[in-house]
Amino acid sequence: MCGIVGAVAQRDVMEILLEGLKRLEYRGYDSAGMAVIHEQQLQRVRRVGKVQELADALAQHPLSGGTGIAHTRWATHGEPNERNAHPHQSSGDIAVVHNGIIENHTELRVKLQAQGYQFESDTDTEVICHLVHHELKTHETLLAAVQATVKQLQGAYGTVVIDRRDSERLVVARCGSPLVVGYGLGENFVASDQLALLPVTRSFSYLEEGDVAEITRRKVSIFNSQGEAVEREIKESEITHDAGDKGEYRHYMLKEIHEQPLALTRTMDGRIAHGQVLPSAFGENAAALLQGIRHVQIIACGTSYHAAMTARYWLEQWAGVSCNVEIASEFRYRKSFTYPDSLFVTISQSGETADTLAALRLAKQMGYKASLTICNVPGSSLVRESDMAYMMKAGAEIGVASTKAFTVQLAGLLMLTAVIGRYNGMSADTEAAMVHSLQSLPAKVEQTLGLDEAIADLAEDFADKSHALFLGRGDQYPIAMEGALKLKEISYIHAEAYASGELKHGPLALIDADMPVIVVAPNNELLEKLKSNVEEVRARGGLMYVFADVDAAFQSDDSMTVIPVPHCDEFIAPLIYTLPLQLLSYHVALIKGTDVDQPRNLAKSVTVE
Ligand code: F1P
Repeated sequence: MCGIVGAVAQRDVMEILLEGLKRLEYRGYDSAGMAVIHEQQLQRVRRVGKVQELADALAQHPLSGGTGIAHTRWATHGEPNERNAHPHQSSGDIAVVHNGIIENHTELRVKLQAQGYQFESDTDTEVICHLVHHELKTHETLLAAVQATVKQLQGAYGTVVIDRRDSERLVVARCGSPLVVGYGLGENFVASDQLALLPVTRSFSYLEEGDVAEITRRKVSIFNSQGEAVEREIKESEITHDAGDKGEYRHYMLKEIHEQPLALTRTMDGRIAHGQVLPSAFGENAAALLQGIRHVQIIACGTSYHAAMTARYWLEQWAGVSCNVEIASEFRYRKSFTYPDSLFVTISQSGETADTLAALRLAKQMGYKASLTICNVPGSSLVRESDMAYMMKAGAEIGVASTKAFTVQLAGLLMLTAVIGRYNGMSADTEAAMVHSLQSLPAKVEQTLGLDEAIADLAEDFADKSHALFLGRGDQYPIAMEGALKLKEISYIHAEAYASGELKHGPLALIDADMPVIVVAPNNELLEKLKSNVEEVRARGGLMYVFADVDAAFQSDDSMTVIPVPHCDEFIAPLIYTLPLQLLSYHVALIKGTDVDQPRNLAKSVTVE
């Protein structure tokens, strides 16, 4: 979703801003722009399409100046065109970039129009720059004008404002959309996330909700929503490698798929000892907070929701506690019941998904015993606002379609199952077996990724298909859902997933030779039932692709292609069967020639609801 970069320096900042935008490309966007103050004038360039279009335009007409802002826009209000691209400006004086949605923009627009302001765009953002311009008539400083402006805004935003008459400062405000301040030597920066600024600094502080900050070359002054000066802790970035590098891989997604053995090793490192998962994996105070938990409510969106769905099977089967799972956008707008001794869990790669964050805030008023987030981004909103955090340590994930984050979330959730299970009477043997399976994961994942070539061949069959059906049973049902989501996200093939027992309640009507059916079939207690479902499809002339345990006794024939998957323990089967489905969607997308890492219309960090 929208990406923001701002800089105030002695040197020209155009290249810094441009590199920052390139590093934010993964968030998803449809236009890009930049404004720099040069000799008390605003210079602005905006382009529809990729950051490269903007870079090409800037190569023709470079911007010089030490204070500037830049933006990648993911359209919400107004179509993606140059007129709607950020930065927006008011009267040639004020320029603004914004991430989020101003919910009361219509009434503000009417008010500003009555005051004589003319609007150039269809965006909600433009009200911010006119408001700041208007407030500057009665406030002496840009900071005071922005503080007065944000009091009038409803909704979620992260915004950066500059004034052409004062090239000494950026003023930034955060309410709902993350902003990180980067500290340099004699220069300072702001961005939507750390990745954008890693070439220029490794020292960061996160603004908190309601903060407004004034950033000059030498000083960062932060004020809370009451206008009081506050300190926000400055930390060194924990990002150890430069995730901005694709290395030998053609796409970030492929790189991230192949990083899974390493990511899984890292996520378990130091968290398992003497055959047990250490409660400290979930935070310093986790041992006390997790004891006595009898119910778990999990909230997430997208791929993270599928991890949550899988965990429900595990927590109820192995840990002996009840578990509810819901997508965040539903949970937050309905009245729900809080069970006694209940743990509220959010799962989110980014830690900034607006609906998930709103659900956590709501849950805090609902009497949950404690909150835990399973999250990949240190310092993100969910991490800061939860009682406990399981830091995934998957490394930055750049591909919009989540891959390694998903399997690492599953590993974290299996570890959570082990700890909660121990407090609820799970046998030591079961826990030992679970831990043993977890430890076998990196090697098993590596082995399963060896299916890459076979799956690449198979993908040819899907290139001319418009629909696909994914089937799984038990804890493989969410894996089928994740497989379908991956295929639609990056290859734009319409795909649905069903629990295979549900087939005859509707979806069987869709079966014909143009509807490939993908089945995940580990060798578990539901195998025979699954085989019956496969026969139901075969009898209706369906074409099947079955990812089956080597020992599951499936045979390829005219209507069925069987891809043998290495045998694995039942605990980790959901992780293992995810892998071929990730590879399948990747190879289909390659054949279809889509933008694998930045699929159309999608955003990596969904910071608006
Ligand atoms: C949730 C999510 C991802 C998806 C895409 C959009 O994000 O739906 O699962 O792959 O990137 O957002 P998060 O809450 O896990 O960060």
